[in-house]
Amino acid sequence: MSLKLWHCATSRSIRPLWTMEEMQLPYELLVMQFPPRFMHTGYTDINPIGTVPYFTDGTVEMTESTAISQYLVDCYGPTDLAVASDESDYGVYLNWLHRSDTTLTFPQTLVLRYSHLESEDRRLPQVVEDYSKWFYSRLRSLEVAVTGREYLCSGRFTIADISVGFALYLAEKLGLRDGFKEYTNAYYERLKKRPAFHKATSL
Ligand SMILES: N[C@@H](CCC(=O)N[C@@H](CS)C(=O)NCC(=O)O)C(=O)O
Repeated sequence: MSLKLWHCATSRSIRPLWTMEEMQLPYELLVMQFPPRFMHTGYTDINPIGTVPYFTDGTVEMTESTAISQYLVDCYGPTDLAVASDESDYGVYLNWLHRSDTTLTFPQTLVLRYSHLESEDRRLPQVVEDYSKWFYSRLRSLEVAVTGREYLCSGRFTIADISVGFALYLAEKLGLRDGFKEYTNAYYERLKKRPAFHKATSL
């Protein structure tokens, strides 16, 4: 095992970092300033798309945060962080792993870009407002899922919670937490109490 993760604070690389911390796996961490394609000379030679995370395990190279978490639990388990294909919640688990980005962080990316990353003259308040609303409407599915439930699947904490938990963390960073409903708020507080979350968000 030779796990190496390129990371920027507050970015999606928190997902694999949080996963490795939960599993207590040994890893090497390279911390960079954001955005790494401009702040870290030579980064695009390592990862041509210039995004974080970038991850290697020997000859394995990966760039998708949730996929890296899935790789870690599948290759370095067995662990309760994974849901197996013969468990009844396997489909729910896969759905949340994918929904965490395709549905939840997608609108956040537009909010981030047009409220923070672009220069003042290119900022678009209308886009920020529209995609904040879009995010809140997509968050309804989470409120339903965690009403009366501590975690998203199989009655235990899994990487589905890590993946969705990052979307909530990013929402908080973007000032979108006011739109969390009661059970989503309680769920997020539960996730934040985990020592591995604390470690992954403070490195
Ligand atoms: N689908 C990728 C997205 C990676 C991504 O877009 N990362 C952002 C940070 S959260 C990034 O590196 N942005 C900088 C850039 O695009 O230059 C994943 O889930 O890891």
